[in-house]
Amino acid sequence: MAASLEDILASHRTGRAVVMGILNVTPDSFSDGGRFFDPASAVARALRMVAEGADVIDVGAESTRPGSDRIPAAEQIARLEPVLPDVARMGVAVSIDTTLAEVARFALDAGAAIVNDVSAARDDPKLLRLTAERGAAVVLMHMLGQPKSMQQEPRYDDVVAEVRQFLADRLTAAEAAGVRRDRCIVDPGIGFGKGLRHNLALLRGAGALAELGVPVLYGPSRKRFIGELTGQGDTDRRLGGTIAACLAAFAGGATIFRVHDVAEVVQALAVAAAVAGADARRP
Ligand code: HH2
Repeated sequence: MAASLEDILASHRTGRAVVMGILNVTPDSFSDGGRFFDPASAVARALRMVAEGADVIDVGAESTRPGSDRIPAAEQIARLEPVLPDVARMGVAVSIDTTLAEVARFALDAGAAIVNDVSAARDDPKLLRLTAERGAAVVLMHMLGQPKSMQQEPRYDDVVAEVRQFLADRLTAAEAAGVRRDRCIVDPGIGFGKGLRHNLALLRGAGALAELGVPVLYGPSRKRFIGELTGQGDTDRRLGGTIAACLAAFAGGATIFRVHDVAEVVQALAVAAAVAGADARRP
């Protein structure tokens, strides 16, 4: 059975592995851009991910790939309108991947329960207040700079310590805006203003992030670092690397994984959880 929102928010304590399936209703996402832009294909894709064992469907109407431009709220909402209400009726939690409060409000009204904000609520000051008012959960993700420029020579002295401090500060900001800490999830933002060695350090550093005491989410799916390590340029053929990255982070204490290939990652995590002595499906 899919995890409830409460199961997801308790996953760092129970060790339950949670799989978030990616639904990009965009013409230009880095791996699946254009494939689910048409509403019927998007709804079919969501149904398939639910059947494959996704606990959450993360719906996004804006690509954040390196170099991408921002999409205005009205256009994001127009892309979501014919898709999100149907996904919200599928019996799993829905998250909305946006940095804009106006888009988040539309999605929460349509049945979403989680706001996934790659800016950790720095882009739109109204986002945290909205999350608090609605009692929604929020994903606070680390990004260095903005998607337009984030891959231009990212620099850190100690990437794990700096990302952890950033996430601690954003948790404090969320609490100051009235969002309960037990409604927050943190994410180191694999590929968002990070070079290869930074991504590897963060995958190794899941334990340090788990010490923040809230669930930790990783989104390594099909990302460029896998191509850099393996020479695989085709993003559709990075499943092995995606699974390896999820399992490394899971071993360190991360429990939520945002992926394109739901069935395979659900299976890998079920085995990893059983070996670790937990049951990925029923804690
Ligand atoms: N990665 C992407 C988008 N949203 N959200 C979280 N919390 N963590 C991530 O790592 C993350 C995210 C980028 O991946 P994708 O949605 O596949 O591509 P695009 O941004 O091009 O739509």
